[in-house]
Amino acid sequence: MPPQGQQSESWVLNETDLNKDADTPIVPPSAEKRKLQIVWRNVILFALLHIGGVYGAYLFFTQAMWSTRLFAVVLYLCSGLGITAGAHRLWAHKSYKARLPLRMLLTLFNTIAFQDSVIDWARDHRMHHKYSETDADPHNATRGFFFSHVGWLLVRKHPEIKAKGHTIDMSDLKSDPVLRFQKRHYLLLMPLACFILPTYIPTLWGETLWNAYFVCAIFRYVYVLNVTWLVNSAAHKWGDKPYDKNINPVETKPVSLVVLGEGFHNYHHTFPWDYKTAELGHYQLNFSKLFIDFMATIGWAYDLKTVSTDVIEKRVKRTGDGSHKEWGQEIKE
Ligand code: ST9
Ligand code: ZN
Repeated sequence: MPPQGQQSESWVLNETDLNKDADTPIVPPSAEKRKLQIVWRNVILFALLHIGGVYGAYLFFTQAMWSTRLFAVVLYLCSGLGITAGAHRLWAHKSYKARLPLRMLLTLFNTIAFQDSVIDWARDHRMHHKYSETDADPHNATRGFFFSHVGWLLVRKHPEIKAKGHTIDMSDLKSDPVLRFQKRHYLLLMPLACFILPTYIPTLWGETLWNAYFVCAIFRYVYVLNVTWLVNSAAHKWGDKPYDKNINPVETKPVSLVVLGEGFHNYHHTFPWDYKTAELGHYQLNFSKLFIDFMATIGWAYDLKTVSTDVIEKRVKRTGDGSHKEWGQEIKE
């Protein structure tokens, strides 16, 4: 169960779902047609970015030095953790607590990822959980794969997002000086962390600026963006629903592999306060859990929240689709 004190916060959600009536499946709301206000600046920038990303991938596989390739992978893992262990599990969901050095490290990692400041990312993500699959969900998956993947970043937000936005309490994150610093200086810190340093550092071992820019900055950035977006698109579409068949998010191992353990999305939307974002160990597919566990052993992470087996079992039997390995069979019988 979520700890006391979290229960009353509306965005923590889904503890109320524990009382859902399993016999009355909720029909997922589908979006009404809407005239989209395209932001052409974003369309052009994202198109150019993706062309550069494909070219960077080509250089990664054919021309870059081995140390540059390794550096790009390290940047992928670090910036990925800045999203998974940082913006998502620590800040949006408060599924564990972190001491100052870890908060600083994760803020740095998060800035390398350039997915906007943690405060803005977490605000959208809290909306996504609270108003899942409605117009107040920034990447409402009922608008289709493309919209939930990237389309939502190419158009003005639905008025419902701005109207309902005030129900999201962000005071916890706004009171963190590290996050305030990141947001205040984002336009200076982000270009440095995401583009300039990843381009400069490989030149120290003799890589060309050209290769370093396209491989470590552009390709690595486009790759991390797209695997992140897969959680909003593919993980709301193709897979099993062992924990709650009434919601769209699904379990998807292939996605989990590339998103450092964030593809167990049916579990995550059912129990969003669990720092693992998955039921079982899944260590091989849950690099972010490994990282948080390691940080806990050195005392930088603490108060890791999780869900008891008993609660999971009851929920699987009440609202699961029968695909759960251990208890799913009982539902089918
Ligand atoms: C990016 C983010 O890519 C990706 C997030 C993915 C999330 C995934 C989650 C899945 C789970 C985790 C899995 C992680 C896996 C990671 C794996 C790693 C290996 N509440 O936005 P504006 C109000 S970013 C309340 O301009 P427009 C507010 O007053 C990529 N209020 O709206 C706001 O003013 P302010 C890089 C809200 O004009 C005002 O509206 N970034 C909320 O409609 C205006 O806000 C980009 O490319 C809210 N939620 O424009 C930038 N939202 O902010 C792209 C808004 O001052 N974005 N308000 O308070 C934009 O250009 C624009 O936002 C826009 C909409 C064009 C999309
Ligand atoms: Zn979440």
